[in-house]
Amino acid sequence: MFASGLLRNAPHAMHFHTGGAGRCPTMAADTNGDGIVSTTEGHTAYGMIAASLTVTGDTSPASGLAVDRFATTPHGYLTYHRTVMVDDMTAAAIRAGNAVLVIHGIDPNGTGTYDGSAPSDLDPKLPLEATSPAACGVINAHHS
Ligand SMILES: [Cu+2]
Repeated sequence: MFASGLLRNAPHAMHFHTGGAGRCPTMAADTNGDGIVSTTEGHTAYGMIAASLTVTGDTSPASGLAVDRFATTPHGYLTYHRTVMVDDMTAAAIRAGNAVLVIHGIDPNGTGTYDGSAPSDLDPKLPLEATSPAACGVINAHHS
């Protein structure tokens, strides 16, 4: 997986999400009107965390916010290669086109770090910027 335009030197949580509508949210999902589609606001579109694409260790949903084990990038772009074992339900969702890759971590105020007064909808100890979706793509299991 390759992604670009990411905030530099900050961890980007990445997950397979399943059990939603198998699509990426539009700005219409921004129900609180703060200009950011938060992770929770995207759940209807992409569902819940099914696997955590960490760089080391556990890849289960339990590692969803293991920010010390997600990729960072000094350049703003990253390539992710890892063989990840998923459970049968997740594998079935991938085959059915219901799995969505979400990369989290945004910097809409342009400060170069995750900050701002708004707390994350997932963990109030983190800023909203740290966990909000930055990029999203429906997984095409038939692509080679
Ligand atoms: Cu996620």
